[in-house]
Amino acid sequence: MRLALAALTLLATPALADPELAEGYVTAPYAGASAAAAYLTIRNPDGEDLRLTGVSTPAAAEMMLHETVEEDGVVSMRPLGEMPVVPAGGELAMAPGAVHLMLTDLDPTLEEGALLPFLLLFEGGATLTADLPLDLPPYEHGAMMGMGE
Ligand SMILES: [Cu+2]
Repeated sequence: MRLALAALTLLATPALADPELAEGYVTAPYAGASAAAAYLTIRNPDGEDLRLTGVSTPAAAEMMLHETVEEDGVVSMRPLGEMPVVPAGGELAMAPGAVHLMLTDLDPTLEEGALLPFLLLFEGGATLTADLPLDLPPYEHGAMMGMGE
């Protein structure tokens, strides 16, 4: 009897959505800057849209969702108006020049290749944890290659 009850309880529990991380990385701040950006591609294999409700990392003092916009030829960033949705059966792809996570006051002791833990929360209670590698910004890579000439 006890067993049967337990099985019924399991069946009655709605299945949690199951978002997956396809890829993700953090770009270290440019020289003289204090803000870093993180880009994640999140997949939603489920049949319903899944809204992101929160993001956090212990590696930065603050983290916000930003979008890059161009108005009258001027490119700027602004906080995202509402939390993005990962479409059913699709993905939310953050990228330079589009939606990204802005990290303020990144821990300055972190070195290239360090793994930064991220926690993402979704509507309905699903969560996703990810360790994202810290990359040098593209400009710094170029500067390093040009050194020693
Ligand atoms: Cu930004």
